[in-house]
Amino acid sequence: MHTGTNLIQFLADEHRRTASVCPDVQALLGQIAVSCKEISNAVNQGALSGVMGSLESENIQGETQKKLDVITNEIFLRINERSGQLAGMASEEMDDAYTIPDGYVRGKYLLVFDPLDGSSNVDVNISVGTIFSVLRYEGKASNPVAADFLQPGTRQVAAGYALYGSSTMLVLTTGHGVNGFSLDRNVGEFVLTHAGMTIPAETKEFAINASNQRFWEAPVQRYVSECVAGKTGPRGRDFNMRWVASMVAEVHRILIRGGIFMYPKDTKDPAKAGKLRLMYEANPMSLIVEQAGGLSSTGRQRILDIQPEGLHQRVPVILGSRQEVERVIGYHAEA
Ligand code: P6P
Repeated sequence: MHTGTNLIQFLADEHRRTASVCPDVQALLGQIAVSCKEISNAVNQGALSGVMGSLESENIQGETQKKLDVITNEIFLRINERSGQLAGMASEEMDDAYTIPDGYVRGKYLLVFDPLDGSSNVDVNISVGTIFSVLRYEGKASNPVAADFLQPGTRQVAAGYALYGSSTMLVLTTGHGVNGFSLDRNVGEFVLTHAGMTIPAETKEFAINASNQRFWEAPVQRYVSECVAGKTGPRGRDFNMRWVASMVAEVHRILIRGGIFMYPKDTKDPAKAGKLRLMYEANPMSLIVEQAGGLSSTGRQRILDIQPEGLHQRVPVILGSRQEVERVIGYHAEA
């Protein structure tokens, strides 16, 4: 029997300490946690449940949908539409805003999520995750529209992710630090195991998809080449590289041992400002990273300050250990 603090107990304590997690938000985060437990079961069943592989369909991103993309999206909708706390939802897997069906109690929050980030890794059994962001619904109409979601990341009430890895973890912030919870499958509870997560300011590890090297802008070319030069170059020390192609896994590694993650603006597809989506990847992860003492930038602008223009807007992302992100920002300023 574990004697740790479970998620619901933690949120109540956090509200007593900081007044940052009102009972409605506690209730919503509790239902999001239930959603992530159900997704963890679906993902961990793997090939046993016949949910591997892709569908014929594409999402609005033009990406082939995995069966689990659709299944996990449905899980999030089904559980959270009945939380009684939401006016609407938006997802990577849906073109437009989702309104809470008639007959269900509505609330004053908006939930934006990527139900299965890194889903291309599912078939090869590499860690994937869920990313979520909670905003206030400021509109007056009973049904929110896409424009109601387009709030800067600084307006997030809460943000977090679930990582379906060797263990299932839930990591979240309500604006007063970052805390990690591990799923105890024996009792079906998320238990506090990583209180007060902070990112080391210095690191020797960078993460980037190096196959895009020829498309990067000069500041990123310079930063990466200096890391690769190691002891023989201007940094005077060796670096290590990682690329999991699952943002949740990369950010979690950085929260645990530091690092810098970059999916920068590149010339591969000039029409795209970046690959990662602002509302349900960059913003929630940026709030977590900043709350853990790191930085998150496009290279030219703090990501949390961006005024969104579209639900599925893409942005360049450079986040992680403060000293390294500051260096990359400096190289952009010099350029
Ligand atoms: P690439 C997953 O599809 C994702 O959105 C992030 O989780 C991940 O960091 C990135 O894209 C991987 O992109 O181009 O390396 O496959």
